[in-house]
Amino acid sequence: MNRQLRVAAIHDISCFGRCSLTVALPIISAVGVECSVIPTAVLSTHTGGFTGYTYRDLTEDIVPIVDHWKTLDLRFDAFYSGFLGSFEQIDLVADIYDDMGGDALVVVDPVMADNGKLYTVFPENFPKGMAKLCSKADVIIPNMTEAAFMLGEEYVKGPYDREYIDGLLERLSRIGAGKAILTGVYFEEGKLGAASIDFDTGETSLVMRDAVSGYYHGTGDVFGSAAVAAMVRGHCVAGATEIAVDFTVGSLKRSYAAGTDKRFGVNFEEGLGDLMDAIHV
Ligand code: PXL
Repeated sequence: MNRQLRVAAIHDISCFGRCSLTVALPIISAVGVECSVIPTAVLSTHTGGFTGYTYRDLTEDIVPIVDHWKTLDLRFDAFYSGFLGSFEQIDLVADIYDDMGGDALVVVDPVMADNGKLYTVFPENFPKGMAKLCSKADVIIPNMTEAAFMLGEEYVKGPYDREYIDGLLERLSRIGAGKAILTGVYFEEGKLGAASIDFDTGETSLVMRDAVSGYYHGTGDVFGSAAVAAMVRGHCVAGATEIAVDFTVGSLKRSYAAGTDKRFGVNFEEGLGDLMDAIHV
């Protein structure tokens, strides 16, 4: 009897705006993988571009949820965390990885910054906390800003050259994770992609596609969820990077063509069939 694969996704629920759990759940489920959740907060919308959003912190619920799970003898094939609202949440998630990580694939997306700026909800030293959590991960998925900040470096604006990207990938090994997927890589205007590195073998990969203009919210979570879905279903980090880039670019293209408000997230839903094909579900 084949046991169905199971992931625990640890993110907030932004009720509107297609990011975090409203993205991770459908994408991971679509590839035939059970997706359990630890919701860290409930917001009426994400924090990117909306004002007046509600924020109900669920930090107090994290330990009781995990304690109950422990009584059920559950096995998880992967853990996937993203946006975390405080140092306390970072520490609690680190404890979960220490406690329950075991043989599971631990994926950390250190969601906290983009385009050279830390999200306004975070204190300046937040990247230090995220770097500590990333040290426990098998795979980390930072964008260019998050990678630089976790390394204590200045953000460098693109387009990049190969030397900078290769150097950054190499320096990311200092964080202590097993592998990294770096998003927001580009060498010329009009292109965008991601790079991956396996720190054990030193093997790197690069996937570049035509860029879609404009900054759409939640694309990091669409990318991360697709990468987790692919890796849990057995794809290597380089293969998962390519699958996630194509899925994200397709979602961006649909939203651009529809003229969707960039704060509303991207239309990944109509690409789920393609994702299933790419992952060979
Ligand atoms: O997409 C990442 C994300 C997740 N959750 C919340 C956010 C953001 C990014 O701004 O605000 C609440």
